[in-house]
Amino acid sequence: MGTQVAPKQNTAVKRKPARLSPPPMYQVVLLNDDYTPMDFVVVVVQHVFGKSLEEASRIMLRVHHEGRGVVGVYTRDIAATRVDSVMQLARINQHPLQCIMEPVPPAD
Ligand code: TYC
Repeated sequence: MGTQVAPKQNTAVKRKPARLSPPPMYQVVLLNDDYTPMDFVVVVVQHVFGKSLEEASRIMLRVHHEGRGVVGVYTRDIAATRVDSVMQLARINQHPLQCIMEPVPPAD
């Protein structure tokens, strides 16, 4: 005769509650400087952020005129990877282009 095993009692797995809020989002921001060539910025924005030539040109000009500009909004890891890509391209090409990420400010 097989051994009888009593059913487990009081062992219900406590599951994590479903995520109630979306992950925090970060905006990747390009900063203006006086030396990085405009066409270099446009190419970087196209390649790293997947923007069209027209959109990349608009973003570059906004940064040029306003001092900074948001290029895209992503989850933390993706934002960090894109910042790294921009900074690496800038360094390799010896341009002082700066790119940062910051939490998306709360809506008012
Ligand atoms: N201001 C630069 C120039 O006149 C162009 C530029 C645009 C540089 C955007 C950086 O993030 C930047 N050549």
